[in-house]
Amino acid sequence: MDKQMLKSTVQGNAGETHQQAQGDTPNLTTTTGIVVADNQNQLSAGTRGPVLIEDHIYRDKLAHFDRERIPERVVHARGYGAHGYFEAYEDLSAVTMAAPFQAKGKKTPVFMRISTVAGSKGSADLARDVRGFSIKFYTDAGNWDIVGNNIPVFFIQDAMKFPDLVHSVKPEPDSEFPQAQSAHDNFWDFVSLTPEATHMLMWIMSDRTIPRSLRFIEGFGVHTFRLVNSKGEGKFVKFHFKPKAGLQSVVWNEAVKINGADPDFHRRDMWETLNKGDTIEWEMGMQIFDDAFAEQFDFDVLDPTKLIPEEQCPVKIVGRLVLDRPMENAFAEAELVAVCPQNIIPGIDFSNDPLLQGRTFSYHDTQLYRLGTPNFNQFEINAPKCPMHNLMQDGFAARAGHQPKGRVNYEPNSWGGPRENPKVGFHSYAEPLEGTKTRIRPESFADHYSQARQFFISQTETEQTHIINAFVFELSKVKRADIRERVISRLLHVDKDLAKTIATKLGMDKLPDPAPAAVKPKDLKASDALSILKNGPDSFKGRKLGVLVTDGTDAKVFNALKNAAEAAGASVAVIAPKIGGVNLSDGKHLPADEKVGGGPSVLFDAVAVLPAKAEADKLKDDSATKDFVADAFAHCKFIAYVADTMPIFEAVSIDKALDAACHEIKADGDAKAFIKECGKLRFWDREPKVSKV
Ligand code: HDE
Repeated sequence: MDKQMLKSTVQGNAGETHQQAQGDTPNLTTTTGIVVADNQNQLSAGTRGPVLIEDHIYRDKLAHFDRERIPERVVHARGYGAHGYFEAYEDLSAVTMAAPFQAKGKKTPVFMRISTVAGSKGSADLARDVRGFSIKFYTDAGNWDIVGNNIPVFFIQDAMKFPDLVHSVKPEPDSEFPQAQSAHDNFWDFVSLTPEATHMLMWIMSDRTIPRSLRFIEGFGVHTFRLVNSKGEGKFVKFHFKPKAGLQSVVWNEAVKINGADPDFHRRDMWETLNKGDTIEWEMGMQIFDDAFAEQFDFDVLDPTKLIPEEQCPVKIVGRLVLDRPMENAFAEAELVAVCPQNIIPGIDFSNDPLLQGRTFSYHDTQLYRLGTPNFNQFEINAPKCPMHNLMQDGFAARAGHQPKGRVNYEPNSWGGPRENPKVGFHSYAEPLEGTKTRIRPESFADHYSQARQFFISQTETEQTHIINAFVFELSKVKRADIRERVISRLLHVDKDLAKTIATKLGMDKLPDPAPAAVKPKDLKASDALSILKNGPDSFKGRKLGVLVTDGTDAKVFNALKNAAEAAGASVAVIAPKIGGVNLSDGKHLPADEKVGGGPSVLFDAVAVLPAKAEADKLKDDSATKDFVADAFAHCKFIAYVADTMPIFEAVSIDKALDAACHEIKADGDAKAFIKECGKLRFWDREPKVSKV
């Protein structure tokens, strides 16, 4: 071997050094454990010659890389996960045998995946979309999956329509856009031709679909399920999860800007929260009711486009769901997790909801395709944590610990091995059934508008305005006037003023006739549980204050705000003209978290603008700084300022005298009062002044 060639096996370009194993550093190996000597260069014939096919090290690396992707989920492709546990508050054995509810204080490990529905795996977090809310409970009696959403109802009543719904919202087959949005003709065409979608449309046009954080959303099992006790007695149940930190959403203009500023806004927030050592918590609730309640309720409890108002059937809080551990590997956990609504355990059963029944086929089927093997339940994230013995064997990715042990792989047999157990095994709820085979929607599913109206009248005025504006935004992206009109023809059954206001804002000359309705809508009572703003937090805990500083910023004011925010359980981000940070008035250096422009105010729940005088005179002409302040004002945020902020306020036409949510900070007390006010999250009274069309 000549001297030059020897050299090329250990280094890249002449003179460059590479990181080589030393001391405790582990050796880099191939997939078969051979230590790699050179991770920089292929094996070639001569220094400038062709590469050699015998390079097993290179082929090992590239062949694996070439297969890194698996099919993304056909829906809910973008998701994020975390680990934790469910803790029962009481013994529910009187109503269910389900393992997690058999004793007060019992803890069951869980993995949770929260997702958007329509966008691809790489889409942005703040798309207007439903959030998937799926939980895998690793119970003593096997895995139980609740695969829910952050909205308690669904678009369609029968699983047969699911592919049509999803096709209509996903990119069009020819152009392959629009991505991760519903503001287009195909979606509105389909839903306006599908009157049962009207209730869900009200929810998705509300701020529920633009949450501030995954920590601040509700979760719902959506369908009616059954609880079954050890005597075989059944009750109906609907599952709820209420965020301990309260509900919170952003406004649409903010969502659009967050997607540009930080497309990972939601996953980053979850990741940072857990890595700080904080937990993310929901209380789990159940609406438990019997057949008699179901009979007298205004709607069919098997219809997934309807909810049961909490006022009519209270949500019994049964425990808490706590996330306390981030993922170690997002692919092995959030991508390989295979949640399936058909994963139920003794004590839980399905109802005859035709959407749920259809789902019990689709999820297992999709996992088989997506994960490429019937052995996906052997992957660590899917494997039950209870004892497991079955006689299924072999197949792609079969793992030793999950294979039958010894010679027996059939039953009955004369050797021993696992046997069925009717005492503790799964029994379906013994529901008497009869009927003629038919394809027909029940008449009891026919009222598509009453609960849509109930949702609308349950909202605060601010929320109603946001719903109206969302319809106007989405329908303004719809090119065909007849589709826009068809939507209005349905909304006329929901609320005449709502329909009229939207029509006017769309520039419609006259209202269309109402669409035919199978059932005349009823007037139902408003329900406070349906509003976000009536269920918000009462403090600034878990929220983020963005503080814009410059060289010379008053250290006393900055420190007072930081201390007050942190004492309230909030965090503080420093935004400065340069990422290197600033020197405060006391001469101390303050590192920055973001450069102005990189950390726009849409990323924060409230802001403080604390420039020193000389710097304010410069920043008043800086567009990124002006956007920071103007957006915070437009998005109705609480704003702290100092006297020297005035030139910037004036540059963006903010008249702080007219606005009760702009707070001048001079002393410690002002900072504390400001942070207390921030607990209200937004100053909605400002909105009519800053939103005119
Ligand atoms: Fe899903 N849904 N879905 N869905 N869904 C999937 O399963 C499907 C529905 C929901 O974090 C797929 O693993 C049908 C309602 C969540 O991994 C697929 C119907 C609700 C997730 C599928 C529905 C959901 C999915 C795609 C009509 C709320 C993400 C990949 C009957 C109660 C799960 C996958 C995760 C995922 C089918 C309707 C929630 C194709 C046929 C209603 C949270 O199997």
